[in-house]
Amino acid sequence: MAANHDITLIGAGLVGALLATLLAQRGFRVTVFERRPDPRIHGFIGGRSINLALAERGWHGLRVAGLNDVIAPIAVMMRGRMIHDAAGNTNLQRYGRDDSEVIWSVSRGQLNCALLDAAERAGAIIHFGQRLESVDWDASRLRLRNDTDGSVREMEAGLLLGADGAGSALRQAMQQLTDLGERLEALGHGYKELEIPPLPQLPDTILSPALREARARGERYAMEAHALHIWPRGSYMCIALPNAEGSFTVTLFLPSTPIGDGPAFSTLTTSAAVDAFFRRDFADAVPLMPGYLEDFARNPTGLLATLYLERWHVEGRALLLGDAAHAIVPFHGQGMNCGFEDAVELADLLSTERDAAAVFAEFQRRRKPNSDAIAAMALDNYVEMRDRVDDPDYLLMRELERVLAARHPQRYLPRYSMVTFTRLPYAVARARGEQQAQLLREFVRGKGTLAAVDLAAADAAVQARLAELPTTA
Ligand code: FAD
Ligand code: E0Q
Repeated sequence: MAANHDITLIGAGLVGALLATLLAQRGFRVTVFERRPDPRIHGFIGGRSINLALAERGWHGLRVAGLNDVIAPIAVMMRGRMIHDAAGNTNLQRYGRDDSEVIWSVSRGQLNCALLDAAERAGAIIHFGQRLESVDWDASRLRLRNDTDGSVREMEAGLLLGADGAGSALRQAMQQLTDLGERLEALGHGYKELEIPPLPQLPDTILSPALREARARGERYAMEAHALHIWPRGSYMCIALPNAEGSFTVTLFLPSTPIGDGPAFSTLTTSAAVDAFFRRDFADAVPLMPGYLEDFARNPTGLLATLYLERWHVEGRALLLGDAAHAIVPFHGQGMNCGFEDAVELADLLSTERDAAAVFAEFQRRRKPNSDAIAAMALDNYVEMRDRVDDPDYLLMRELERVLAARHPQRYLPRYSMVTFTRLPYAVARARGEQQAQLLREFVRGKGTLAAVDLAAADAAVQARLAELPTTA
């Protein structure tokens, strides 16, 4: 592609803003249309602090864009998951071998603002308050609407790239030209965000003596700061990620409608019902969330689904990436990380001297097997997080896994580690993960403890069945 080619990018969310940066840095003329007003001026969606887990794939994208040093100071390290059982006991399950294998909690708003700054610094032009409404493919023109004042404008379309999220308007417009083979699979579960304020903001009267003391010492966090907290409860769960200023964003994941006689969003219709539910199932969190009933009533309930498309592009004219092409459920914390991999791959392909149709086809060929793989692994992880992390069989498998990984570093890498700490293609992580899970199941079957496992036989099976890992891991 000629580097001075005009690119029109729809959506300046996380993936769009990173892609705009990467393309502008490579000399493309990039024009971006974003539905929302500029968050650097108007603040981020409702002013709520929402955060995400950033892992190696995401950091890689930020490094390529030269943004590592901008984001690192605002990211909070999470060493593992802190499991809160029903009795209120906590237990940290480390994610990796040591503090070199951790993930990071970042504010979505701060990250997006930093990416918008970077995109503009690199020369991208971003128009805010401009929602793509439709595309006139014959005239090659876009119709954009400002949702604040209702004004409409039409623009010449360059090469169209869609990073406009799961509800992509560009995708809808592309469907007029070609059937993209779209399939949306609802999970049947929704989510709600709540807040644990910084410790200094919690009223004295509700705090335990230990927390009162911590506060007196100047501690900012009401729970362990360097962990991703999980309250697994079978068919639902809560999680909490730390924010840099001392608060946590809590997310409740819950069936939309009841499974059996279990709780569901559709039946939590009064504050009394919400309160009874939380006091029964998340008793240790309730005292830390003085405003949770108001949060629950005011904050929207989000829906979760997986989006599959058979094609991501049409006629060398338009291509989708990020959530617009492959929205996934959030239970591996990889949606943004995967979207950042898309952005790096696409910027590389567009910089090589080939026509748009070839670039788009190659992008889909390289990325789709991987986005399909992470979509499947993210679905697996929901069952694992909400229902398995405190199950004895599961814990024994994890124990054996740790031993085998330590004994066979060239061959055995836990699937979670491949996904989170390496840039091995997701499809490779999934295939190797399946072989490893099969092996673990085989060797823990009928065994109650690690001592009962035939380690010599497990070693032999690893050697025989698992090929050496690629060295680039
Ligand atoms: P979006 O972030 O949705 O951005 C799309 C942008 O396009 C927005 O700015 C929007 O305003 C704009 N837009 C939309 N329509 C139009 C239009 N018609 N015209 C112009 N602009 C438009 N991922 C992780 O990696 N780690 C996590 O821990 C994590 N946690 C998550 C938790 C939850 C509850 C959810 C729902 C998701 C989570 N994700 C996580 C996934 C992550 O949020 C998404 O994968 C990521 O935001 C995708 O980025 P995107 O830029 O493709 O889409
Ligand atoms: C991570 C980091 C929303 C969300 C984000 C996440 C994770 C989870 C459970 C959830 C998976 C894990 N996880 O702990 O295995 O690693 O991002 Cl629910």
